[in-house]
Amino acid sequence: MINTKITAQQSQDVKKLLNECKNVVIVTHSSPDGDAIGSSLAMYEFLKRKGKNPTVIVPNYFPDFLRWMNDADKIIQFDHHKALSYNHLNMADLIIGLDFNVLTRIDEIGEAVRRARCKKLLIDHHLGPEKFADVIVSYPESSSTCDLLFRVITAIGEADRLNLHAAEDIYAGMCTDTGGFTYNSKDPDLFNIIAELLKKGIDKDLIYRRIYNNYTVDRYRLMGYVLYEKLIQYPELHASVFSLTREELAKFNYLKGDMEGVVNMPLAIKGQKLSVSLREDTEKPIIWVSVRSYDDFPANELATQFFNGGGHFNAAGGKLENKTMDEALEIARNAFEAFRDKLVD
Ligand SMILES: [Mn+2]
Repeated sequence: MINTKITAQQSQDVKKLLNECKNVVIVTHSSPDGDAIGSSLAMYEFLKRKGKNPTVIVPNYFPDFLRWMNDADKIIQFDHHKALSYNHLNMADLIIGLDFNVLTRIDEIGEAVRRARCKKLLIDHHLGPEKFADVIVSYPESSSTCDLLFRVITAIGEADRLNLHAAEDIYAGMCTDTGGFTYNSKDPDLFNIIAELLKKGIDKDLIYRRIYNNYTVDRYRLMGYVLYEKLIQYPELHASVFSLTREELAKFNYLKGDMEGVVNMPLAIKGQKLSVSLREDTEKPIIWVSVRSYDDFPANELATQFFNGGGHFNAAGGKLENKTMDEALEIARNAFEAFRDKLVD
């Protein structure tokens, strides 16, 4: 038996919301990743099989490597279809938030969700959920929202309603939030969940290939460029930083999502503990920062103290506004020095 982590009260509350709704809007965070899209589409499939009328709305663009999922083409992109999105939000009798903790993470949709008079449900695994929903299922120790969603649906006794498509979506989210089960994936129940998904017929090897071996030539060359030309390694500290300006990104016909996972690459260096990436926004004077670490190095603390951000213990992010790339690199250097004790052997 899988430990669902869900309390009897939560289970009862979720069940009631999902039974009593008809028109459901599912929303997820800005720049949606595999877990965001996977959990949203899994919930969408589940609700359809429950005879409901669900709609998925995302704040903005999501990358191509997630578009193989069933009904991904039915997802409404808010920034391109505002009127349609507001229509759905106004009609909703239940709004379900997945894979975000605070309403600012869903951009402009957040205000509409805050104002909406209907019932709201939040299922998420980020620290510190905002109390905007009637029912909140928040387990920050969960490796992904997809993992948590499977447990929630199991807890309410409706796992049979998860079809093959929903199982694929859940697997995709579990896979991407753990780097293909290479970090944050020590909970034995993860593998019990995967076993259940396999019984529903998922082809896990094919899903892996669709997600990870799905690069454009431009993106693949961009990865090579980062490693060969841009990586600044601090051998003594087992840490690295790399930067990309918008001119460099343009050389590789950069599309949103092309940098996904690139920050993980330097962690493949023997003994590496920390990797930071600095990417200039293609329009605004912002440098986006990603921080990844191994083991007991707190990526989120570094992101909070130096990059106006935060996140998970081993995967965090932030941003620098109105800084040159040289200044950003200097801040990274200072951050590494400040955390020297945790980096040297
Ligand atoms: Mn997630």
